[in-house]
Amino acid sequence: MQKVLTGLQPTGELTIGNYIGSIKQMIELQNDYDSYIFIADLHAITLPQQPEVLKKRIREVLALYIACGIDPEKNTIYVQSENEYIPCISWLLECNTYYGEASRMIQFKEKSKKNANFSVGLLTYPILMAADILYLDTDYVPVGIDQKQHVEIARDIADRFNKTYGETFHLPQPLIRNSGAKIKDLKDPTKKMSKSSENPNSSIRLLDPPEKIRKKIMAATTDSESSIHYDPEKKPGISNLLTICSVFSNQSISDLENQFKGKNYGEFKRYVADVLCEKLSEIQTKYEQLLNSNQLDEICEKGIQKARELAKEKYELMKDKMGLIRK
Ligand code: AQP
Repeated sequence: MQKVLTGLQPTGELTIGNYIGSIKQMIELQNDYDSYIFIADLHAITLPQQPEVLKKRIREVLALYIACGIDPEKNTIYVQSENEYIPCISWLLECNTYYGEASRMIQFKEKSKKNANFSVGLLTYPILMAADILYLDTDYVPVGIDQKQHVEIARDIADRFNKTYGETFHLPQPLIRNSGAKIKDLKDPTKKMSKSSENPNSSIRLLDPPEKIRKKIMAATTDSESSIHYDPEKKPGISNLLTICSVFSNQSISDLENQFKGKNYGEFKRYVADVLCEKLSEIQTKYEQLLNSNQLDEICEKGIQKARELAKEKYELMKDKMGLIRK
């Protein structure tokens, strides 16, 4: 059975961008693939985090995965930092990665610009991500378009390692949905919607209450025209809302365009808000039931056991190939 894997950083409250770009794809794949989903807490600390907040968010993201529909029976679910072989594998990969290729990553360039004193971890982030992907011999990595480059570098690193030391890794591929690959910021629809964005009105969080969702959607930036049609170049705001609505209502974008022909932006936005409130309130109810349950701990214990075993096996193989053996 082919393997899929994804991970999200507990760097803020998850947004509908994270849901569409990563979680929803995993839900759609979980019946047909050997599926792995983890909390990328080691990635989160590449930027400063408050320990108490981080701890709380790890549990929240876990509960959200399951509340969104990630089935613990069909997925191996774990917390990245509990798998101690991952940083070991990452180090061996780092020593087989060029500084130039790591420093060319767009996310590194953007995030290092925003933080005057950024850590070395921000530079080596994609190599840690390569370790996450490669230890499993992952076939597909469902991601938003922003992470495509990181899956590609994982593939390059694996390919180089294979050529240098002999066949060790399977080459992974990014899996990017046609629609919703990059959900945009509600206030500035030329930018990506991000969970760590400073403007609270720029994103819809999966745990936002209905009144907040409505307020944010009604205040989303659109344009000075009045027609509701999909044109990401000329109408990025309306196109973004059409994409979001299409994913959450399971309607096609052209069906939505027909439904709102001749209607005004206010009517359309109210509909988008209704659709979101309905779906997110189902998720929120399940989330509340899960957050403090033992079920979460049981799921993670089971997940980490399997993930550690597989990572240990790959680490030993890499060490062997690289000559890291006593005799
Ligand atoms: N706006 C988005 N549209 C589509 N997909 C998205 N993803 C993130 N934002 C969007 C996808 O969600 C997963 C989360 O990855 P991550 O938590 O490792 O961090 P990220 O990509 O950097 O996401 P954020 O929300 O922007 O986090 P911060 O603010 O901490 O940097 C990935 O699959 C990503 O593609």
